[in-house]
Amino acid sequence: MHVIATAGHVDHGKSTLVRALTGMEPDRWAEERRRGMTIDLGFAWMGLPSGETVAFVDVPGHERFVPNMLAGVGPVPAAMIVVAADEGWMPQSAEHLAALHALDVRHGLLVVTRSDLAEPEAAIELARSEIAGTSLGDVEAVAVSGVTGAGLDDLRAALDRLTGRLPAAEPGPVRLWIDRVFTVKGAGTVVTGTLGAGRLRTGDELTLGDSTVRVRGLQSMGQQRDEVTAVARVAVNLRGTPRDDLRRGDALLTPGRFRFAGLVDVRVHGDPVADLPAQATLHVGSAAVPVHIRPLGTDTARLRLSHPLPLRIGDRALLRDPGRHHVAGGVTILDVAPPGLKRRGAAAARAAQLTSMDAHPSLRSELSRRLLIKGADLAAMGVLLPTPSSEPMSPADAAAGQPVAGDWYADPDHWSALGGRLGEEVAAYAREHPLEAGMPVEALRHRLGLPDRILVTALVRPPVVVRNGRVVAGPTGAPDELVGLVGKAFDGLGAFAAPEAYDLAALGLGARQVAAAERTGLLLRLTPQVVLRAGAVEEAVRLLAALPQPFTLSEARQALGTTRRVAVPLLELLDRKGHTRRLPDDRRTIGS
Ligand SMILES: Nc1nc2c(ncn2[C@@H]2O[C@H](COP(=O)(O)OP(=O)(O)O)[C@@H](O)[C@H]2O)c(=O)[nH]1
Ligand SMILES: [Mg+2]
Repeated sequence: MHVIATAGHVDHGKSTLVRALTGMEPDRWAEERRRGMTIDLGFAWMGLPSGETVAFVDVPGHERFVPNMLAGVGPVPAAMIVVAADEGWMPQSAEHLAALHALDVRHGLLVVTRSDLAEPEAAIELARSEIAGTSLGDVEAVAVSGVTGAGLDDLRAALDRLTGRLPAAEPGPVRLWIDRVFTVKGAGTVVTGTLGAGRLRTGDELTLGDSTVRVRGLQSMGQQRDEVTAVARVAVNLRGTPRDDLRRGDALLTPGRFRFAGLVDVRVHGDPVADLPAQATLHVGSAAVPVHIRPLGTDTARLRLSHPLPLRIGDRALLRDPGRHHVAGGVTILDVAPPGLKRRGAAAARAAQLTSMDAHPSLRSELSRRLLIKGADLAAMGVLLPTPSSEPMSPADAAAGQPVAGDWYADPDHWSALGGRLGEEVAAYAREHPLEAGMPVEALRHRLGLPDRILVTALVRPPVVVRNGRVVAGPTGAPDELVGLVGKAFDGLGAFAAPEAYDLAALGLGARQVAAAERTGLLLRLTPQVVLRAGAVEEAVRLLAALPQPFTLSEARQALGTTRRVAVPLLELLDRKGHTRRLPDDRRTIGS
């Protein structure tokens, strides 16, 4: 099935033509029939000579109802522009064409109606030249009379040629922009729309704003269906969803595949950005939302929407100044989660960045700007993700478009830089906390500014390892030889024994070796002369906590089984680290 929207000035014969082609009445309202004028969208369909079917979205031509017209053409990929032979090109011929151009509609047909009332050539010539400069380009033209039926066979053949040129619908997720809501006795709430991509099935769960709704039934061209594949006009029964919860401009969405954006950065096609009004209406799909426009570059701007819409990178929309009846231009969505612009110079930097963005959602370009982001958020922006492999972690994996941990994706350069910083942070922590068995994962997460602990552990590479919730520089942080020398000198001694420098040197631990052992966390230097084995601080805290509080230096010295030479600087270290507190009478308590 194909869907084509009509376009053109009021009273030029659009509805008459749809009626003549389809045998169906596009003017649904009594008021429309009484006044002989289309007010809202009409829908009708027909079989073509080729066997294909085409549905028409018949739009109102009156200038007051341009917003209704836009709701109809928004999701439709092709247009039938209708011009009356006896009136020729008129204001809403121009405004409708401007709208089609702004929305980048590329497929269309010119139909000059009422050619029983006037020779069609002049109207054809002028209209074709107006259309030629737009996204529609050179269009085929057919002269008809909706009253006598002249030319309708030619038109059917031309419609077959047009639909034959339309690109196939994309499989993608469903975003059904609702253009009508009504209730059917015994069935409940029904919405209709033009399904532009994807497939709907009865039983499907879809997102509607904040809630989830279920498809109870489907119809297309008046027939009950189990599934409807794009492109199609479709009626969706949402029994159980109150009618008042739905309105034109809402969208039924494949869950998880869209995010609601209230702030978007766009490329503007049409008027220079500097000439745009500060306020306008953004039309996209069947939605129309007031927006505030902030120019950023020569052809880029930031739009603040009065309420958020399910937009994706690459979406095409239209800005209209309703007061001036002026289509200000088309816009292409470049970013649905743009950064703030608080810093001085941020707007200029952003403008430069937007200039280089091509509106094709790509993993690489999103990661290069966002550095670290969840796959779910990428998917909701319209970025296609490769199927994740089982244990993806390395910068090479990140480069290959695999998540680095869980659902997290990282820019490859950023990820390897983080890996380098992790090594530095762990080493720095070990220097500052020589007796601790590594850096707590949470502290490291904080230092690296990461949003999730699994990112920290994913960054850890040998020789760095995770042990008991801490990140440890690893066994190779201290060479085996050094470990052996320290063992020879300290094994068998108490935890608070501090051999003299010449005794250590005699066992192979000269000044250089002691310094290395200190760096790698094997030894703890209290003073230039006093060196203890790693772990002394924890052991001291444990033993001192068991003493009656507060305790004197002498009581502490005895509890630790050591000398004043060790006890004095050790207690001072404990004071500095907040493990102990020194009272005015020189006694101490555990805790700060
Ligand atoms: N003579 C003649 N009248 C037409 C033709 N098409 C439409 N009309 C008349 O023009 C008026 C407006 O037609 P309508 O289809 O409502 O125009 P729309 O506003 O573009 O939908 C109606 O009175 C129609 O009967 C045509 O081909 N020939
Ligand atoms: Mg009409």
